[in-house]
Parts: sequence; C-alpha cells; structure tokens
Amino acid sequence: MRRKALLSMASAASVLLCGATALYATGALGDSSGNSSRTDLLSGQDWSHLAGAKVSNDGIGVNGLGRRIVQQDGSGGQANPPVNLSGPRLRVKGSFSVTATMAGVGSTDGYLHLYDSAPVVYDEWRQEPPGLRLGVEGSRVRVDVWDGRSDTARTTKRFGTGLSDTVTLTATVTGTTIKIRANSADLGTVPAQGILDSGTVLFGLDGTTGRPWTLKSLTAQALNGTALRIDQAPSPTVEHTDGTLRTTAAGLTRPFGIGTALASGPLLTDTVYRTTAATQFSMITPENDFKPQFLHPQPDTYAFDEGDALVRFAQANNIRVHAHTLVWHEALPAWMRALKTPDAVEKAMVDHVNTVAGHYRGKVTEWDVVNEPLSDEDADYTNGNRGLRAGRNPWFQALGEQYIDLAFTTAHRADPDADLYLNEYGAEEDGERWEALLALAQRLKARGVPIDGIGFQNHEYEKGDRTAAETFRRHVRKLASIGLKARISEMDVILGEGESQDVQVRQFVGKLDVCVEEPNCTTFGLWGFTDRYGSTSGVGEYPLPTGNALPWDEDLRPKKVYSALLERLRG
Ligand code: 9MR
Repeated sequence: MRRKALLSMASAASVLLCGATALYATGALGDSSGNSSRTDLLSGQDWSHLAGAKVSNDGIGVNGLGRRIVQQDGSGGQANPPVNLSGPRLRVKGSFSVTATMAGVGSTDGYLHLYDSAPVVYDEWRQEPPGLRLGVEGSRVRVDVWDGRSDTARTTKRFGTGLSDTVTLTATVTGTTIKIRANSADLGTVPAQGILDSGTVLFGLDGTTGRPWTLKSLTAQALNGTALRIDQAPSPTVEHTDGTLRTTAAGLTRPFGIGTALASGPLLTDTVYRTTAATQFSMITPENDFKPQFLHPQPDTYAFDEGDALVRFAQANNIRVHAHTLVWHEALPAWMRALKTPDAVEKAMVDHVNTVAGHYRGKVTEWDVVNEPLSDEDADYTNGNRGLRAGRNPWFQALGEQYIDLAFTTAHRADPDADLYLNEYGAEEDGERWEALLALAQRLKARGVPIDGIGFQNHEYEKGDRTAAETFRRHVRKLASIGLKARISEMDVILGEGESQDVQVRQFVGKLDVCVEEPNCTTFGLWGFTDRYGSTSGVGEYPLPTGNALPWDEDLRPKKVYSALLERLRG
C-alpha cells in the first residue's frame, strides 16, 4: 500500500514540477554559473515513515502532532517536532537552495524544518541541532534559525503579509546568509550563523494539530559548482560479527538477553552506533520512542513511526524488543495529565495500553507494563500507601493500587504472548524500597495478576549508589521463589571524582555474574551503551556533554568494562 502511494505521488510530483517549468527553468537545465539542476526530494523518497505525515496523490499531508517533552514533574514542554529519520538526507557542502510548495497554509500554519543532524533527547530535554525552520504562520512567512548553542532559535524573522493558500518558499543558504523568497518575490535575508554546513540535511514537517496542510513539492539545487546528492536512510540490516557480547552470550548453557536502550535519532544517522548496537546486543529497549508523550501526543493521535523504525531494525538483525513503557507517571502528554475524573483516567489508560500493546503485538517479546510505581516520599511508606507513589501519579490518584492490576490484565489481553514486567529503580539493595517492591509483587501474584517478572534498573548515578552484587542476587532468588523472573534493565554507572574504571568493572561484572548464574535472570541490560549519547551526562548544555557511565566511550571505542564483560561471558 505504502509503496504504491509513494509511486503515484512520485508521478504527481513530476507533473507538478513540469507545471512549474517557468519558475525552475534555469536550474532544471543547469547554468553557466555552475548551478546544478533541481533535485526532487519527494519522488521515490520515503516520507511515509515521518510522524504526522500522510503520503497521497496530492502530496504529503501534514498534521502537527504537538509533541512536547515535559519535565519530570510534568511541567514545561519543550517542542519536539518530528524529523524524517527514515527518509531522504541531502548531502551538500557549500551553497544550495531548497524550495517547497506548501498548499493549504492560508488557513493554518505549516513548517519545513532543515536539520544538520538528528536531535538528541537526554533526560527531559531535546538538544536542538543547528537548523532552519521555514514556514507560513498567520499568512506571513516565518523563519527561525537555531545555531546549535541553545534550545531557542537565535534568529526569528517574519516577512510579508496576506499570503495566499499556496505558497512556494525558497531558502538559499550560503556561508553567511540565508536568502528567503516567497512565490516570485525576494523577502530578505537572515544570518546563516554557520548552520547547515555539516554536509547533511535532514528534513522535518510540522503544523498545527488538527489543521493539516499539504507539501506539494520539495526540491534542492546546488549553487556555484557545489556537489549535491540525496541519500536514502541506511538499510536496517547490519552485517553479523562474531566474538561480540551477544554472540558470546548465545554460547552460554543458559543464554539470556544482552540488552541496551536504543534511540531512533542516532540509530538512523550514526553508522558506528547502529553497527555496534546490532552486533553487540540481542535485546533492545526503546529509550524514549515508546513513551506516551512520543507516540500518543494527542487524545486521538498515535504516531508509531520512530518506534516502528526501532522494531524494523530489531527484526532485521534478529534482536528482541523489550518494550518500554506503558504506564508511568512521567513522560506523559499534557492531555493525559489534564484528565479530570477517575473514569476518564481509567479509560485513557486502558485505551492507551490496548492500542499500543496491540500495535506491537507479535513484534515485541516483553513489556515494561508499569514503570517506577514506588514512592520517593518517606510518608508513602507509612501512610497506608504501602510505598506506592501517589504524588504526580495520575494513575494511582484515580485508581489506587488497582491501576497496576488493570494495566497488567489489559496488556495481557492485548498481547497474550509477551512477558510482562514491572520495572523499578533503587531496589537492588536491602531497605524499604526493596521490601515494598517484594510485598507488591507478592500481592500481585496472590491476586492472579499476569506479571512475569521484575526489572531492576541498576542506575548508579553517584559514588554512594554502588550496590552489592550478592544482595542483588538474594533479591533475584527471592523472586524466583515466588515464580517471577528478574532482569537487569537499565544499568549505567557514573564515575565520580577520583574513581577509576575499575569501579565500573566491579559493578557491571558483579551484576553480570548474577545474571549468568541465576536461572530466572532473563536479561543483562544497559541504559545506552556509549558515552556519546548516554542519557545521564547532563542536560541543557551546548555542545552536548558526554558521559562516562557506559562501556563504549564518546568515540564509540570499547572501554575496560567492555573487555571485562566479554571476558566474563567467555569464562
Ligand atoms: O533516558 C531517558 C531520557 O532520555 C528521558 O528524557 C527520560 C524521561 O522520559 O527517561 C530516561 O529514561 C528513564 C527510563 O525511561 C526509566 N528509568 C530511568 C531512565 C533514566 O532516567
């Protein structure tokens, strides 16, 4: 279906281009100043996997998703517009122009976004890459320039007035300026601030939720002898390599998953990241792409595109997907937090779980059904909440502990073959969190809730977070005694001042030992694998800070802890 739609759109686009011969005459033939012919960025290119976009004979329909990334407490909301990571990328070094014909923008707002790399999402933050957004807003042309040093645009300019319903915009990017043209008129310039000189341009489309517009054509032209070509997104299939973590673990008497969190941005734009992920890991956990604020941004709008890209990659490389996460008090779209009555909250949760677990049925092997249900407030361990988080948790507030039962039974009905987990942090050591978690697991089992296991996140963010492998082993065994599996779900170990990599080696290998030796341990999983994109190295900083918590460094070279893990699996 999709392929067919694309092909017919391709012919529609060429008709459109023929219709615009006068406008493009010089470029179409090439010219004496060394300008190339115009290259079509729609025909034969993949726009069908861009979130919010719909490919048809008319062009590309764009419905703004209103995606935002909220703070942990649910406040704020940084814009997170979609990027066509699975689509064309322009390779160009030097001056070039991009021309877009946008229809339907007389009555709504529409934007074309050019990025010089994929945005990186860290903790509750999207690092905005250098880029240019070009669009029509309130019948005027609006241009924004991000320079890669701030979340907010360095330059915002509005031009013209009373634009008609169909507008052809051109941005001509040279070293120092970007010249803006609408229909046949020059509007002015904005400073280029060194953006779009990485050699790659990725595209995104955005608009207002519920008021779609249509991209009719999109072309690029190299100027002054510059070389320009279009590349497709990389193939998801990566060549198999022996002697890696995953192949070595596969040879164990009782194989288990070697897991990592994975992010669609780097996966589709960073070859070494992609190759390392495919060759070293047998299980992936979507770091963010399956969270409600990413795939369910509006009550009636789901956008599975980035999540589906992770699944395609996993399928192509024989990797299992541990899906994360259905019911959590964080990473919620604003509308989910604004629900007023317990009935509305319950309905939203059930619909969400049904739709998302239903969509991925047969494509994922496991789910984190409920994430982090335990409280950080001492009071919740004594006030009758049995250690369950109440504050900022709309699910608990509406339904009490029963929300957990309901989430699991609904997920089980939606995907009966998936193993269902409850995932928690800070329960590796003895103490009230572990006791509350065990008691909860026992109550769920006693009530016949279809729970298969517990994920222990194993985040170690500070020197004081180091945990004892033997204590953790007791917890894993205790779960076995009540018929539950256990997994190490999100391990990372941030080194503090003066700590050597040996600290990491001890922590990681200690937990790996437990997983190798305890029959109910199903996965040894990391929260990312490289310091280049690790989620725990800092937020809000430009340039992107790198971390030290993971087995591969920021250049994707394996560190001491990698060799130690491999050694342990061989041993
Ligand atoms: O790594 C994730 C980060 O990019 C997100 O902004 C954040 C909020 O959605 O979640 C991070 O991942 C968390 C995971 O979903 C649950 N356990 C703790 C992880 C690290 O904070």
